[in-house]
Amino acid sequence: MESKWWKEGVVYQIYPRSFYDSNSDGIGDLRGIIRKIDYLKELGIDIIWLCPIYKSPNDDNGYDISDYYGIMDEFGTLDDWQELVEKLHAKEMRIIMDLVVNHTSDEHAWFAESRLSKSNPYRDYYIWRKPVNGKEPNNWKSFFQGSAWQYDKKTDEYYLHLFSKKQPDLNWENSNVRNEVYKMMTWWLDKGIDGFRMDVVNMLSKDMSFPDAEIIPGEKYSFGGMHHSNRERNHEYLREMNEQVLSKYDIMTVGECGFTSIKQGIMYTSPERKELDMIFQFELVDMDSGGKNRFELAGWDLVEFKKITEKWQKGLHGNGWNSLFLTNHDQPRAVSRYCNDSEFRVESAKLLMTYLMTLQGTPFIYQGEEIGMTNVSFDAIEDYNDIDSINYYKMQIEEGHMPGEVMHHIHMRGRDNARTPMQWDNSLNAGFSIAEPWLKINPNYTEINVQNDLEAENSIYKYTKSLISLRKENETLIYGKYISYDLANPYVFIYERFLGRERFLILLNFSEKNIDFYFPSELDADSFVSITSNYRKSIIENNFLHLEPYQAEIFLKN
Ligand code: TEU
Ligand code: CA
Repeated sequence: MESKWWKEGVVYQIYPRSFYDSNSDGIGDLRGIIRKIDYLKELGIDIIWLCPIYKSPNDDNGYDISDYYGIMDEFGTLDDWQELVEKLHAKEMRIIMDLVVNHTSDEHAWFAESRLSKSNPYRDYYIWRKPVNGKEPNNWKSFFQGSAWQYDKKTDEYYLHLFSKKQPDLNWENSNVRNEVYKMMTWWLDKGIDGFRMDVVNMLSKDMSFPDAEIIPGEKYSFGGMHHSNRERNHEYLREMNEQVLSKYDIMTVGECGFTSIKQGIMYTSPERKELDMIFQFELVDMDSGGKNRFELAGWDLVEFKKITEKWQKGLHGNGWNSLFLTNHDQPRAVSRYCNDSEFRVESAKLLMTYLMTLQGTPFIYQGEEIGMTNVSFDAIEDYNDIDSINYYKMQIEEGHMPGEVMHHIHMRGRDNARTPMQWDNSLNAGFSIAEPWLKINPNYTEINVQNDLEAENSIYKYTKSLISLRKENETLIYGKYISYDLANPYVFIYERFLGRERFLILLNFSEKNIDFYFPSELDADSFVSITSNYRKSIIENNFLHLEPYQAEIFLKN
């Protein structure tokens, strides 16, 4: 397997609005990130992924871009950005930028032109269709609720928006659109960035005949994934992008690819195909959502979690490359979702970090994960900012659901769980800003904050730091093969990473039970020695170990 810096590095995802406010307006900004570079370097971070910082009316917090070449005023200037990049590079850190080109903002100059008339040169930059029987052209659903089509009176046609109606989808069939995107990517690459995280990059190609999608009985609209995800033409676009832009630079690319099978995952990431370096696949994080939408609560279970992990670990080995993540700015906090965010919060957060740092792939830490930040439960919908949660609330209430039930779904699944400001210390507003923050702080900041973790002996931060360095010192943890045991065990996850004669054994008790655990005899477990633990290093005797709640342990074969 070919060595690459982006396989060996650890990525830290920054949601700039919530990271650190340097000028006291309540909004995180670029100079705020500059001030925290040392904090990230100290943790062992190699690469930063910056969520969108481009000009945007913020209907979807920067994922609705009105100018790809400008910086959002609240975040600073292009000079600030340049300084950030230079300072990161001076510390031998790299930076990747969010590339959002499935759609623009409806306030982008192209769309302003496009909607003017059917003969406007920019008309075909977007996807316009005539009404069908006085209604939407088909039954596709927006990811943010309701129809994916918005009627525009001026020309009596609908435009497609897979996300909010302020995020019209670009028409990738149009080579002018593609060339504009490649030009823009080249512009940023020439400014010295080290790669891109590509937003919903598996949805660029749509079935241009726009057939109705299969519908869940009782529903009005349907996601219709196969009509706009992972289409053959999407791969053609990526290969073209690779040839015209990506291949000319030593960079990393990670494509956000929801609803992607392992077969598709190989197609996107296999080096010979020259598309992307890695993708985010959502099988793990979508496991506990129902079919209708992300807010529908379904069960989560460890056996399924293990199977998905195994499938991707084995499936991409030697064929492509995995990304590893348990949360991001669209997901609940991992510790609240998969483990225990109260009594065993510290043990749980360390367990999840152990998982993240011991698999094959590039690990992505989301801001606050290194101190075990948790979900939040604000009482009122007015305290929420996320368009997805707010639209969901409105629709559910209209459909007659009780506010308490709807709020519960938002507390469990809402994207603002991940977006509350970073908790730096226990001073006013968690040290994030001296002004009132754009989104309320999680009230648990007095206990959960960076300062506490930097001071405490056995903090999550320190554990994370030691795991990152363990990973970097051991090629086996990066490139080694994966094998798991006891797949049917509903509480304990155990797997090995091996390369040559070196063998690491990882043991994770994903439950709050005390467990008398017997290792599979073929392992010869007594010959493994503990090198890391979120309790105290254990000794395996006669293939047996007593496990504490959420115990995580890494053993090395003697
Ligand atoms: O997210 C895409 C998205 O909405 C996800 O639902 C994804 O498709 C799903 O998890 C797959 O199961 C990206 C950004 O991360 C998000 O913040 C934006 O709102 C969205 O695109 C639109 O740009
Ligand atoms: Ca600010």
